[in-house]
Amino acid sequence: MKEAFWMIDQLVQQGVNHFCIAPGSRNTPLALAAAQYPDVNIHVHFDERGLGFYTMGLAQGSAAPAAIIATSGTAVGNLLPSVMEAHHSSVPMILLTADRPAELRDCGANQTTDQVKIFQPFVRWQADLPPTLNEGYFRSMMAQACFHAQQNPRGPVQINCQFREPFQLIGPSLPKGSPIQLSFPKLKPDLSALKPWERFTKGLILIGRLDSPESLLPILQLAERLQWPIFADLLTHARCHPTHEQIRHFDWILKSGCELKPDMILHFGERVTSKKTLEWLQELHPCPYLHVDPRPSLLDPARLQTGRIQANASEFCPLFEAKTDPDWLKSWKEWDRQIDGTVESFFAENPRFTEGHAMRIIGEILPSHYPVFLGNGMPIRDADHFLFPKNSCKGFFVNRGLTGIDGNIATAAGLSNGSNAPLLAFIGDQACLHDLNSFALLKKTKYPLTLIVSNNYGSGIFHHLPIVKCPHFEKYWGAAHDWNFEDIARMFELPYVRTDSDPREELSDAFQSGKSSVVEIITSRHYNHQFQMELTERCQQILV
Ligand SMILES: Cc1ncc(C[n+]2csc(CCOP(=O)(O)OP(=O)(O)O)c2C)c(N)n1
Repeated sequence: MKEAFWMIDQLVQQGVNHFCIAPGSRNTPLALAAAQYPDVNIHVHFDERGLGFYTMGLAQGSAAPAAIIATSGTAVGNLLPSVMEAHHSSVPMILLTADRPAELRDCGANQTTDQVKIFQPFVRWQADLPPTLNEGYFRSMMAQACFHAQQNPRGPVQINCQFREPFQLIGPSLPKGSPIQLSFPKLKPDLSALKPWERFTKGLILIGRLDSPESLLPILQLAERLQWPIFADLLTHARCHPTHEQIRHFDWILKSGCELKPDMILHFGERVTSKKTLEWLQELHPCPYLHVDPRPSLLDPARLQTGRIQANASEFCPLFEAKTDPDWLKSWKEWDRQIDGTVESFFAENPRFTEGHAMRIIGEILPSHYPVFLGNGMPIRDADHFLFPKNSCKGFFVNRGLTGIDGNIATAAGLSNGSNAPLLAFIGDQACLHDLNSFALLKKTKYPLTLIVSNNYGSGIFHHLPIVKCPHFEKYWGAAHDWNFEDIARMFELPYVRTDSDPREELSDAFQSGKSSVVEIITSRHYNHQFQMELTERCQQILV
């Protein structure tokens, strides 16, 4: 069908290089059209829910929009979790959802529902395309889709496509028309608003996940120029570029009761993972607090910011002037040094294996060309606390937009294929159970993906909440089970190994095997909680 060819051709010419297809009938014209392009990557998976997360991973890994082609009905509904995540994580995703034409709507036709605008609050743009019209129309709609997916903030777009049977195949010659380009001049941000912020001396630079990895370097350079300490979230990738101004253990320093106080917070990017930092910022309020980010949306759940500048870090940082106090950074570095010693000796005295031990080992042996994907729940938090790569690294990724424990394996698989790199994923047992279908995707990654299933037989994260004291905790929050993942790995023909202690050897073997594999590590969520409580107490003794 020529309409489907015009659509796919326009997307390909605009740089969409990954098409994910979930088998179906109504989406046949789009699947056939995509299959005509030998140079694009086609990915096929039976589960639209997982495939949606996989597409998100591809888009993140390849730093370009990725497309998904789904059939009508509940197939479309299954994309909702990943569309929500992509919306909140600003990931460009092109959703091509097949539908029946107008004459088959609202009349009991098979697999037909109201799927127009089904993702309404979560898409940057949406359209319901008629079965036929001229070439210019279909091309311009695709050009608009790509344009809106990549505006600020990036995000998903839905093109609902009505197809009328029969789905005629057209000949092998591809309609290679000239692509339609849409672009609008960029507005220059108004930086005159900087002046009131330049009188501070004891600034603290807070960095959450950034709109793009290129934003990190100017921030690191600004911190060096001002000699201001940096609290950088794991997702900023700052740990791949360790600089003197970075305060490694800021979370433990704050937990220790340290009384150093900044006279200004300069925040780039999203909120940070560290809950303690968020509490500390509330305690500091109304400390002058400037948030710099190119996205127009508000990123301030606690309403602490006293100023907002919409700008890229690369535009803002070279222009920002402030004062420097030579002792300010020194004091933070001294705290960091002390906490580092405390953490080191605490681990040495407590060798019983925890997720924290696993993170430290990963930091030691992670090959420099591996990105790391972390599951929500405790893995992202344990990594934020304890994963400091010895070698240079390719960065850390998490579905942090909505912090779901769904689709984590699928996103990791997409990320590996999108970034053309082997990958280490560290995911809790509940998140793995949620995404068992996506074990099938591990089999298909181009590069080996090592999946660590951190099995503490339930939900570890809830042990860190006050609800842990409730007598019903284990039943309703702990969600205890006694399953292991060996049989599921066997079902998908993935090499599998299990350990309840130092997994160094198992991981080194997995990295060297050249194949995707599953390493199950057995831990105790009760002990992990106790370990972290005792480490907090130990840090608090520094002040005494
Ligand atoms: C789709 C979804 N359902 C429920 C939750 C709430 N939730 C957050 S973490 C978590 C448990 C995580 O357990 P696991 O993956 O085993 O990691 P652990 O914390 O034990 O290390 C749950 C249920 C969520 N974030 N997303």
